[in-house]
Amino acid sequence: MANDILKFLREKEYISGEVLARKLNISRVAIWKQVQKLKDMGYKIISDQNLGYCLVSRPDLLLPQEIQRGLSTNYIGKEIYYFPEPKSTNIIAKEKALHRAEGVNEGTLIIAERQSAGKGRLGRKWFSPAGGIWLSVILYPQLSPSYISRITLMTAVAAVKAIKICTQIKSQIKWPNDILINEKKVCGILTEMSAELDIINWVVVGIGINTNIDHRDFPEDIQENTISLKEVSGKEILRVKLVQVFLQEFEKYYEILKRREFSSVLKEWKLYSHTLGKKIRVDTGERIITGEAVEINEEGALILKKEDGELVKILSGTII
Ligand code: BT5
Repeated sequence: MANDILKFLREKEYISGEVLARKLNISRVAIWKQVQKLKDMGYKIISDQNLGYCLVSRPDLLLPQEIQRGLSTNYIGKEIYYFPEPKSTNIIAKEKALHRAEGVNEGTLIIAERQSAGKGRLGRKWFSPAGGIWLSVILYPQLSPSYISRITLMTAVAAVKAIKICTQIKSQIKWPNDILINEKKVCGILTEMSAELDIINWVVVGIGINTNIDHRDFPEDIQENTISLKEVSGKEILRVKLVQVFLQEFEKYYEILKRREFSSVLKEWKLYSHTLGKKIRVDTGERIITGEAVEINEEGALILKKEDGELVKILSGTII
């Protein structure tokens, strides 16, 4: 109901309680109660006994109604679950993804202001204070499980594009899941899935973007290697706008992926690559391999050329 009222409230223009009550078919007292709720959420609304209600400003929160206002996707973010401070949006998304039969649709979004136990890959921690963007998208792709790396890569391309569109800042992708600015990590992606031999049951793509975070707020042990968009641009970033653009880019690239046209995504990925052409060391979990990153192949795997010329294909790993 509070959401319905928001649809009618205008900035710099009053609407009377009576008109609102008529439009929404509820009492004026009920309107007043809902307006109080909106105020509690952080909307600044002035009420005038004679003129009615007028919206002064919206809160800087990632509220579903704010994200959906002007979101031009077909299905990504059509349903949004908002949490001020969950443990991890990926954990919630994974629980929800199990309930497809009960109406959890592809593109459902979980978003948070903060996370108390944000997750990185392989049990690592993801620092998620207020001011960042922490979200997870549920997908049900009819693709083989081998597509999982490609989904991470296409998410990275969508993130780089969205950051550029919203802030003009150029960023680079460090294979497989990091976005860097000036060699420092601004964004990480955590893709999780449940699959059988040749079908995917669900995929959850989690992404964290350091948006309006002050450097001194990062924990000491990661300060040196982290950066936020606010630090680079010197001003606050409109987080709602960035989320909207990211979701739009994400849907665009995901559609390309579903048409099995990954090669065109890969072409763009290479334009933003921080990894290709560099001599690197990769921890695969089983061993550490040193070599030159010569290619990302059609599966999204990294091809390393070792000193002795041998080419090694790495499907997942961490560059150290
Ligand atoms: C990642 O893991 O980069 C995946 C991060 C995914 C976070 C999103 S937020 C929404 C969703 N819900 C979740 O719970 N997670 C996802 P990995 O490649 O393993 O990198 C983790 C490492 O990055 C840590 O060990 C730190 O060194 C560093 N790190 C932690 N927090 C960071 C931050 N905010 N910014 C930059 N680096 C960070």
